[in-house]
This record gives sequence, C-alpha cells and structure tokens, in this order.
Amino acid sequence: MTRRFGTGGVAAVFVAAIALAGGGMATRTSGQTTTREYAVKMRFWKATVAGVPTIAVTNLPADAIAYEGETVVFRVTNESPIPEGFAIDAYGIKETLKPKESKTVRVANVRPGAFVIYCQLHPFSDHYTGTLLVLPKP
Ligand SMILES: [Cu+2]
Repeated sequence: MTRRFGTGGVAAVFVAAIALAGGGMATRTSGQTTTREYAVKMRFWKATVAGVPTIAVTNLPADAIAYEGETVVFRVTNESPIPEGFAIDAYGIKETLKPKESKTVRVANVRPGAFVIYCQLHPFSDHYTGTLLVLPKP
C-alpha cells in the first residue's frame, strides 16, 4: 500500500492526528478536488468480561474526517471470519463483505455533518460504530 500524506499547515496537523489514531489514511488533490482515502480493516475480537466470553468487531480506523466538497474513499477489508456490513445511511451506502473480501466505497462531494458508519448485519454492541465527520470549508 502506498501512503501519501498531505503537506502544509492544517492538512499536516490533520493527517498527523489521524495517523496517531492508528488510521491508514492518504490524501490526494487533483484540480479542485481533494480525495481522502482510508484503509479500514474490520477486526474480530474475542474476550472474557467478568467471566463471560464475548466477541466484538471493530473497524480500524473507526472514524474518518474530511472537509465539505471532498471525496472520501474507504478501502474496506473484512478480516472477521463472518460476513460484515459497512453502511452510511446519509449517503445510501450499504455494503456486505464476505470474510477476507475487500471493497472500495467512494463518497463524492461530502456535505458537513457527522454521519454514522455502522454494520447493518450486527448490533452496535457487537460491531462498533464509527463516524464520518465532515467539516465546513475552512
Ligand atoms: Cu458486523
């Protein structure tokens, strides 16, 4: 995978923040349009909480950030042993990924707001949600 990081002021701070959060993120600008790419891995976890075996699925990174009008591309890979979902209602996205499958989800011309990223196949208490946060143009 190639990582391309943005340069200059705010973008650099941005990318650093995301990198610290553990995200595989890259930005690209062509003409007027900036594209932010997130490599999202769906991971399956087993744990024992208070003596009770439990499972969870997390999207890593869970969250994505962009500015209004940009394009956000999620390259999602399902590393869970069962099918998982990737949905963002506000943009009509509802994908299902088989185990080991990867899909590219593109959201063009995003509008400001906080949009829930979730799995439509499992309860939020098992497959944790994330957020696509879109900031107004600086
Ligand atoms: Cu799920």
